[in-house]
Amino acid sequence: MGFDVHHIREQFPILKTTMHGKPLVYLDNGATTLKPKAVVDAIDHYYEEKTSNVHRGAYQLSSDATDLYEGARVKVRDFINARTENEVVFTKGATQALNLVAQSWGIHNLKAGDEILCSELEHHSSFLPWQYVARVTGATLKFIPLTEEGRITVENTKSVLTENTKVIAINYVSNVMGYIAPIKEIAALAHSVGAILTVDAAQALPHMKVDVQDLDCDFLSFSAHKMCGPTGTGVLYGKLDLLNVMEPIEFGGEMIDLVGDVTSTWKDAPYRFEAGTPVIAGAIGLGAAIDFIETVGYENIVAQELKLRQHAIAGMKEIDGLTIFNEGAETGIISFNVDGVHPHDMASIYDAEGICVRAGHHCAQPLMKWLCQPATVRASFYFYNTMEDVEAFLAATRQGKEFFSDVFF
Ligand code: C6P
Repeated sequence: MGFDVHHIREQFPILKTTMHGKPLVYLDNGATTLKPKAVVDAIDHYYEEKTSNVHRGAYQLSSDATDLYEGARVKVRDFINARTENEVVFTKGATQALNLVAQSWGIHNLKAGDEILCSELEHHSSFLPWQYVARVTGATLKFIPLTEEGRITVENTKSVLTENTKVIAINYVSNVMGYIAPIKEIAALAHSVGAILTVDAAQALPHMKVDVQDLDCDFLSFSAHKMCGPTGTGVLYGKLDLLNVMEPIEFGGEMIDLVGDVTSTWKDAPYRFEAGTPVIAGAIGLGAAIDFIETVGYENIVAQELKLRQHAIAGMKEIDGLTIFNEGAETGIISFNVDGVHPHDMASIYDAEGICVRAGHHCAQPLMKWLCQPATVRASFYFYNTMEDVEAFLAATRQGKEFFSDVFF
């Protein structure tokens, strides 16, 4: 069957709810996506019928839970085309995964004189871990200059790459601009000087096929909740030869090999990085989210997002005094401001109409500085949004524009 948005929407119970008496128009998918019933059911199934801890119990129930948890790891392996499931570390989210690389690989491998390349396009979760590593190791943090449009390119990466570059830490898709970075080419550049590439793919996995072997990145992080999965769950992919020589950053149950009075030894990856009871229900939910996304199909996801985005941009261009910051983006994000109106004021207008958008700095303050804006409004579409959602968004935008021009001018 072809893509039928109404059939898709039936699988998201929250879309039947209302907000301020209006149908819910959810355009904050960059922050988190809605959850289909299949994901909620998979989590319920674990809690209602398989609750037990994993890797520990010598009884059938625990063995069943372990199969579900490890089965999810295999699903992630296939989904991102990792060489082995041992390259898949479950974390509590992209933020924890990105910090794990910086705290474990970064702190132990960098010294004064080494250079880390980052960019002003980064989410704080991609940037701050390396800012901290630079501070404590004495390494230098450098920005890849952005193009006029605000993109990371191969050329501008080359312009700051040196023999001292040891890490490139960048996003695959920007959470404010929605641009896709040329990760495969930048991985080759990094490796040409012996550096590693760690990729923040939190906004990539929801929208596009990611093949870690094809990209040849060294690390890649993402969150389940941005791709129809549960909150509190994420993944760090890492090349196995790197993961297996990295020190854990958390210590506790199940990550050990042998514990002595003075020193102890660790399990191989991924378990050395999963101290304590892991994110069992979350991983199972992520597995169900992967099944769901594969059933919908990335080609349909992208086509629907871009159709909506195009329609929204065309409508927005008919409204005077509106600045769009990322007209050429390849994913369903639109960042904009209405001249003279604070983004939070616009967000209240949308909210009154049942429309959810994000307003603020989007955890990307260096980018706000680059854009010379304290904040922006961000509407982010996903495949369950409709043309009616776009129309409601455009009507509220016009209404906000008129309301605030009457108030202030
Ligand atoms: N961005 C947004 O509204 P967590 O919070 O760990 O699941 O993901 C962090 C993160 C990392 N990188 C990028 C590119 C992101 O967009 C995010 C989360 C949300 O844009 C919440 S701040």
